[in-house]
Amino acid sequence: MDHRLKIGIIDLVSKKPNSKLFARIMNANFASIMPQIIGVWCEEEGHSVKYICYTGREDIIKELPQNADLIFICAFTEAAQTAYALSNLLRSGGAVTVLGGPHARCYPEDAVNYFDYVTGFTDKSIIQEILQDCSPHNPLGLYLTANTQPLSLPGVKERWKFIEPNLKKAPLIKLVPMLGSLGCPYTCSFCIDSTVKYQPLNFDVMKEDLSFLLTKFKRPLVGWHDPNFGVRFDDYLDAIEEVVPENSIDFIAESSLSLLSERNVKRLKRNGFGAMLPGIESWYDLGNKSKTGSMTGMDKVKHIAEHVNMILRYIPYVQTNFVLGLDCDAGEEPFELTKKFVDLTPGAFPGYSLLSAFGRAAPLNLEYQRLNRVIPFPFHFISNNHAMNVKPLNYHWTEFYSNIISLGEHTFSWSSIIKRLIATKAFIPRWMNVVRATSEEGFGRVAYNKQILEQLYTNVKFRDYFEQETTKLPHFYKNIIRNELGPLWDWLPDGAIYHDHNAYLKTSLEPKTSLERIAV
Ligand code: B12
Ligand code: SF4
Repeated sequence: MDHRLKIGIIDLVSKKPNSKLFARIMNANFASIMPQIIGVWCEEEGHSVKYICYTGREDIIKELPQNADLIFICAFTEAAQTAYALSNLLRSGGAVTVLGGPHARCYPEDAVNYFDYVTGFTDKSIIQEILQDCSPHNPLGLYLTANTQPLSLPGVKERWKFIEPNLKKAPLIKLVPMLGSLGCPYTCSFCIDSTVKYQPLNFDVMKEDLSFLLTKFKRPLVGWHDPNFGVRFDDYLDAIEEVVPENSIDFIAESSLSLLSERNVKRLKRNGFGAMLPGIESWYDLGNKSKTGSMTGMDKVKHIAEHVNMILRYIPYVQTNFVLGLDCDAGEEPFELTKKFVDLTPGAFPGYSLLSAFGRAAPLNLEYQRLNRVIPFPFHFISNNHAMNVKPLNYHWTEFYSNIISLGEHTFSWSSIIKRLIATKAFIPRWMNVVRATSEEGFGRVAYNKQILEQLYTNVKFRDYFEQETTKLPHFYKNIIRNELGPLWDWLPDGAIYHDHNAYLKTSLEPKTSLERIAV
């Protein structure tokens, strides 16, 4: 008997059809690494693989692998409802389905209702278990997780057959995703990696991959997916310098400000680092990762502005990340300080996230659940931007939304956009900033937040939902999900727009490494 399985792998980079300019330029560049790795592992086990990266431009239903035995889906929480509908559709055709990725790590107790398998930390042995078992598990799927992150992972060379078609979909910028480390030594309480040990991956694989890329492109562009790039800075850069001739690959990385001293930034520049995304998060907390210690308020703004402007002298594209609504913030001041920072660093692009409790991502979420501060917004909106699912400690909702709108209007005013344009020297970063500011992320989000504020003022039921007086989902949200899911809406299982927002607190979910049902 032929044991070769037909396997489909779907990476949901987008949760909905999207042909906006930024999505067209960038979505294919946001492909995840793990779905490609799973493709490599499945082929190593002798199975055939069809890999799809859904960027929002494809017709997802038409592209679904036909007659597949087993389908892996990778989803962020914002794509959970899309993934649940797809799983239902695929299971109705006889396929066995597996969910992995950020949503599976954060909300396994919900996802087992809609998939045959749900995986947390995933190494090759977990995949081998699934391939051997490959059978439907109803009504509850099996939750499998390794005890730690994998110790080694296949590199770019082995993933190339999955990377190449994605890059063909990317018209302007072609970003190759790489990973040099997992976990993080810092412990930012809201972060999924606050409890995951830092672990570098094998530098030899990385060096081989960089050499390989130099045979594929005249000047490759690499995006590091490391949660915090450059923790072992010198080891990392030594390895890059060993195989990459000076300034012949462009790199993009997320790194904490504490690692970005002038000495390190100069070395990054020499090595072609063209974009860095440091996290500032707050003016009143998390000073350790920006090396500002106990400094707060305006002192911290000035200090970090100087630091970021120093980085901008060497690196053309800097995105500074903030979390809005943290418990340490109160009143208008944090927002006014961020506006001041935007003025002081005209060349940096600020990325704003709303404080979000992604299920069991961080132990801090247990605290929010214990204090009944988590609001059951459907997953579709838990994206860091479309809903803040933690009730703010020090703000009324209308006050909070007025402040984020005012910050958005300041950041994405034409005057700030033009100042950013002038302060950004390189061609692509310069125009990328304009596209981001005038599309969904800038103008779009300000308009969306205005709709929320308007609803908060005028719609009692809407406000009651935010105030936890009711759990009945306002039509506003249901309509968005229905519109954005399109034909997949009909495949969304009953009840799948709701989830238990306190599941982490309630369940005694013990992850299994062998195939056992979980007790929920
Ligand atoms: C790199 C990164 C990005 C990159 C690349 C994204 C990508 N497609 O991979 C960029 C900058 C594009 C990005 C964007 C976003 N991100 Co991001 N990102 C990360 C980051 C820093 C690292 C993730 C990573 O690759 N780790 C390395 C891999 C190997 O480890 P891992 O993710 O833990 O995966 C393990 C398992 O989950 C499993 N696994 C992973 N994928 C799959 C797939 C399958 C099929 C299977 C079976 C298993 C499996 O195996 C791995 C090994 O154990 C994390 C934060 C963090 N510290 O983890 C946030 C994080 C994943 N991002 C997050 C968010 C919210 C976003 C955005 C929605 C933000 C926004 N509003 O724009 C977008 C969504 C983009 C998209 N749809 O693709 C959240 C996700 C929370 C959630 N539950 O949804 C995280 C956790 C950060 C946070 N806020 O806490 N991100
Ligand atoms: S430095 Fe970044 S990756 Fe590390 S714990 Fe803090 S937020 Fe997470």
